[in-house]
Amino acid sequence: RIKMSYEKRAELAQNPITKQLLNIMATKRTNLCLSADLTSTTKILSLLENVGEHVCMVKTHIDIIEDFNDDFLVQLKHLADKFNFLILEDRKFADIGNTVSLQYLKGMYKVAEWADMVTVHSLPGEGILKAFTGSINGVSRGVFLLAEMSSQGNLISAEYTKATIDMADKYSDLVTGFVCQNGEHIKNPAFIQLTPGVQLINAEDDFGQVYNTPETVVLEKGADVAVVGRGIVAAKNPESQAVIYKEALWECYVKRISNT
Ligand code: UP6
Repeated sequence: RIKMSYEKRAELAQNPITKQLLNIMATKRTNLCLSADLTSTTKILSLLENVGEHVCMVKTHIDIIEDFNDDFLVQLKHLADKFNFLILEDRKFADIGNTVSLQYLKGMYKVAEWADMVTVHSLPGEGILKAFTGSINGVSRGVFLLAEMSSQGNLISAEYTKATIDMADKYSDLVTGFVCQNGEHIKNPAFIQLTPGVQLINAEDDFGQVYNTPETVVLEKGADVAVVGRGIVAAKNPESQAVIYKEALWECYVKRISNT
């Protein structure tokens, strides 16, 4: 478990987007990423209006939105500036590099234009990383590689995880970090461990999603940023629930770095 503070790690980070993310976390004192998994633009925007100040990152699944339009992206960017959070499009790209490049740059979503970071599977091999560049029109961009998944019975082996982490070494100007459950193989403090599958109590959903608590993911498994979706989105009061998650996760981070 990396015990270095986010501020210190921001100094070490080569990748500008990693640096920016770590600085936002340190300034806003939050390691919470909200997964805004709603299908209506107005619902997403009003959720972010309420929760934006408590998160360092908002994770989107742009292709689940039913009334997608370009104005949504303008509003989303506006909220990101207003509340100082980064946007991660959780596209989980997984094709050959050429196709992924088209999916990233073209189509109706033009993900490259608005997402600070995207998620990418290492499955196709390192050619997939060549589909991305560290900046678009002079603005930095980052990639989170999927090293592990939270769902029960997923086919990712320990060797696959290790090979994914090794793959990032050559692309440290592009790779912001890893989506994973357990960061034991991540040795470089410049990489961020992003962990989904987080709720306040251990649980599962009907599709094999497995939830761990803030204590488990941050203190035991080394998460730097915890992703919470339904734990906040489905709450009666998402804003107050986000504060509960933010405080619990931050307390665990403070414990981790002070516990030598
Ligand atoms: N996600 C996982 N597990 C992974 C990778 N990604 O749950 O291994 C994503 C899901 C969802 C979010 O696509 O958007 O994280 C988790 O949402 P939840 O908290 O509502 O389960």
